[in-house]
Amino acid sequence: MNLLVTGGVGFIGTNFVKYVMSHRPNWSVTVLDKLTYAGRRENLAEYEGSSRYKFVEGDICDPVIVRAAMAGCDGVVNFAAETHVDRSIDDPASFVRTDVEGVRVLLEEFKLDNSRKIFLQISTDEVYGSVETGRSGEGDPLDPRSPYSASKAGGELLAMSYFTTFGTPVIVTRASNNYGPHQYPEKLIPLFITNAFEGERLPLYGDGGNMRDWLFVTDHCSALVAALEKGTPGRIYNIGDGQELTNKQVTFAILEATGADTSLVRFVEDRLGHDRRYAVNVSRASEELGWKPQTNFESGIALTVDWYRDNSSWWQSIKSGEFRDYYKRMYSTRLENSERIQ
Ligand code: NAD
Ligand code: TDX
Repeated sequence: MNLLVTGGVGFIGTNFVKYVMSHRPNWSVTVLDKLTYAGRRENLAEYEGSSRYKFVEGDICDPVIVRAAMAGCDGVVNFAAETHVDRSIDDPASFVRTDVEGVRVLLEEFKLDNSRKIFLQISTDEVYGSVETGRSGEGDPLDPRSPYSASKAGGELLAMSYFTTFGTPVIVTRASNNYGPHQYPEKLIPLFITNAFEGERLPLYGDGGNMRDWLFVTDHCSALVAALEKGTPGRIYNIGDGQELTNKQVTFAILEATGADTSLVRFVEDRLGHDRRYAVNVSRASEELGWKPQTNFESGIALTVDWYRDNSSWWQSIKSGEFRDYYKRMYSTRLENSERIQ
């Protein structure tokens, strides 16, 4: 396949392109990325100059750039998005723009060429909303509760409407929380790992009891390749690992793996509208795509901590830039009013 991978130098995009370059030697990749605060071209510097890799800087909302980048591609994997729930509370407009309108621009260009094979829209388990008990199945109603998840729901609904209306070969995947190398340190796991290395406090929202289903990023990537190769257009696939942990349990795993002290943990004011739990049923991906995750949380978190230990210049350069203002805005009052763990 000749893939257009949008958002390809963000966290999951980077891991996906690396996975494809090493596991699918006959495939080529064009990355289209706007290089927002979350995108880093140097993540894929090792492929610059390869005949199988091309990088295009640009916005998925720009039809001219999208046309040029998509030329010659028979598949699209759309990772490009604004992705951080906390930032969506501060600035919903950028989320609606990229996560909904950007998807429309990509779909419009895609449908001009009937020979194109697959449009894979990367969505999230957050579209189901908070799930207090049981596991969400692909047919369950959507109940997105943050501007981020509402925008992602809009993007995937639009994509599926192109399948129904125009016959565009769209597949949607809804993954649970990813972790692993190259994740921007605004998200829970890389924030806490890097804060632990720096002896900074670890700000746990609320009572630390919110639950997420943690999926090692390489397992997500193998599921996406399986969806491209074996998925049925018009289908939605949940992707998750069933490794449910409270944020407090994740925090203690990080303290153990980094050797940092419990005294760094602080309970801080909760996120607005904070979803208590996400959990997905992945039997469809397992049965129809023959996919199974391979990495348990214990080994995944050890690999992740090692990566951040070995790549301190990567995250230190991020933390010394735009991130500083963001961190101050988001956490300084919270940390002033925080409580230590008993
Ligand atoms: P990320 O924030 O690390 O990366 C997003 C990338 O998209 C960046 O490289 C950024 O520069 C690029 N981008 C943003 N706006 C753009 C635009 N208008 N045009 C072109 N490029 C643009 O995000 P991530 O964690 O890698 O997430 C990738 C995708 O996976 C997103 O669609 C997200 O909703 C979805 N997802 C993420 C998770 C997770 O746990 N991280 C879980 C499920 C689904
Ligand atoms: O400082 C923090 N303290 C804290 O307690 C941060 C950043 C997070 N949290 C909590 C909030 C969540 O319960 O940790 C949990 C995970 O938070 P995030 O890493 O921000 O992820 P989440 O909000 O669950 O969303 C992520 O997973 C689904 C990604 O950001 C989304 O892009 C993806 O769709």
